[in-house]
Amino acid sequence: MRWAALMGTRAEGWTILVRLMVGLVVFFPEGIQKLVFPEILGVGRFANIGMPFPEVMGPFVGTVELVCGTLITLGLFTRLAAISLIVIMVVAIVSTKLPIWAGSPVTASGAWPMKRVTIFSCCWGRSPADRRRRGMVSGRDAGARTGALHNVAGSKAMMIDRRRFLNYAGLVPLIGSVPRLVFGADEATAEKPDYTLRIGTGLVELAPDHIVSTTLYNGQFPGPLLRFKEGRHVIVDIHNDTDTPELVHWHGQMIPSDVDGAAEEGTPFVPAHGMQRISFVPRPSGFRFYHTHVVAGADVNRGTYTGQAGPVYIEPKNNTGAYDREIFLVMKEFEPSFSHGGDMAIDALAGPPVKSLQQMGKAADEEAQEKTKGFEVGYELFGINGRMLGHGEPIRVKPGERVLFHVLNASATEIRSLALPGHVFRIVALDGNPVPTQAEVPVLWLGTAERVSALVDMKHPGVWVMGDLADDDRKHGMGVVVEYAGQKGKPQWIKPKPFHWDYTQFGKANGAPTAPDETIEITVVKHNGALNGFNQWTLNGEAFSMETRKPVYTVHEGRRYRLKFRNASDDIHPLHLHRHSFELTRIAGKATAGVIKDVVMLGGFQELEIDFVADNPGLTLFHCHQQLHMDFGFMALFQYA
Ligand SMILES: [Cu+2]
Repeated sequence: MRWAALMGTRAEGWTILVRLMVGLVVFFPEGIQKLVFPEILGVGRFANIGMPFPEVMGPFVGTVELVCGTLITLGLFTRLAAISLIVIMVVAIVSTKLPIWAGSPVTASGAWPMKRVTIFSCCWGRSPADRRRRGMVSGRDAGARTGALHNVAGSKAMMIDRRRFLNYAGLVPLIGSVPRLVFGADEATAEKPDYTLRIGTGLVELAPDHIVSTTLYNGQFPGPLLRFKEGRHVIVDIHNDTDTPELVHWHGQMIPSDVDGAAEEGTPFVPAHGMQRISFVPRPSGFRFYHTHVVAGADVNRGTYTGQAGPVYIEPKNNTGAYDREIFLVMKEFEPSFSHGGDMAIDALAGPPVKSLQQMGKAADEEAQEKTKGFEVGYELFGINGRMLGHGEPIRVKPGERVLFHVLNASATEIRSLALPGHVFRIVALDGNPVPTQAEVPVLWLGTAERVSALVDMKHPGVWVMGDLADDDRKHGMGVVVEYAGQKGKPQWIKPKPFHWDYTQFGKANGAPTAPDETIEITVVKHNGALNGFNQWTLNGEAFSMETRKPVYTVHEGRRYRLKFRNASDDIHPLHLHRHSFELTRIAGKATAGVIKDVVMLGGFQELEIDFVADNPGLTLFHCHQQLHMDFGFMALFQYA
């Protein structure tokens, strides 16, 4: 070999670029890191992975990388420098990466998984399996325990960096510890999550000939029942295997805005094909749930139209309750589509309409440019716990048994009802909160996202259909069979007498609510077809805008606020306040106290009042839980002063 060839190689164009990438971008910083951060990247790391003589090898390898990286960058002795670096890489692969590929646990270094991902993506491209794996290993990166939220690829900047980095992976094979500097990955050992949720497309077998594809949690509908203990800190890893960012909202819990799961409050999205680790202290106890909180707009494959919903039960510190069995029922429709021409008015709620609100509604209809009402959503298939009536396992009971039903309406848009012929429901909790008066009712009415916990004494043997009052919906699956031991035959349905749902019957007997510090009045108006054929909703004349984050109301910590809603439309609105519970204080003209909820149905052309104490600082979202309403204006924010 001639001396000239050792001194330098002729370089032009791409060669110089490759030198810069290999020398300046990869090995020069790699060497510097080992020398500057010996505990985590040099000696300490070598010791962790079992390298012999780490105290010598650390600085030695660092120096070689630094010197050879510099030489390659300058184009001096490039072949000699390359040989040294190739030796280092081969040793690194044999000593650390092969065991990882073979499946042994990752050794105390957050960067290894990242590198593994890089190599996978550069060798095999972005196969679905690769995506899954990438999500999984990012989870290990998210090891730290500090703070409430670890969003591995969460902030936009971080996500872009990571994407860009992966794109460059093909140019720079076997890249070194660059991600560590770029992403500041934490070195803490990964703590095991209490629960892992995977968002992805899956199938729901509603019946053998009705298998639908939708987005699910952990491939099932409903999502897994998550049991938390009140006040005991939990960690949940959320992996998003879909192509679009997602949000998981912890409905009914008083937790910080950055983990609550609402973009309007500032919760970061779970990036597409990324993961997010969150931790919070669950409260209050009772029946809650989790669901997606993304805007669906005109897309019936997004938001709560999908199968992204699952029950949460937060065990109270001191347990209660005399019952033999606890059964969770999640009511949900599938195969949504838009249709013209308004919704059927549902005669669900007690109380008369208010004349002035009817007039206001009429005036809005006359003002509307579109004379027909906007799109509504209809569904093909219905089910309880993801099974159409008659296709799941029946609920098998024994005479004399006392069953506690926890019923959740996980619909995107519908008000649901439920009756069990020959039986009554004794309401013990609404939205997971014990009620002052445990009234007995023949029918349950649940607005979107509402929960009812009710005891049923099994004392009417037979085979029954527990189902929705709407014949059509029940025939398309909205029900479940209740079968007494030893009873046979076709499940029987008996239509109950008309029954109006009145929240006040569960309130304190002679309850007068505490006086509020301030009252905020909000009037709801529907503007027919105002947004490309969709109805627009305004609160005191203003539709919510994500750009301006308005309307917004300012509250002061510790003060009690009364929200007075006036509904100038014929629709029922399941009103929901995030991160706080509220007390019902007046429903359709009737005063009440003691019923604590997080969703309440506002009847067509009716008024209601709810009180909440501003006791959980942070941006707080309020909205109608009807997906079509919330997406088209029916939202507001509360900010703490
Ligand atoms: Cu609504």
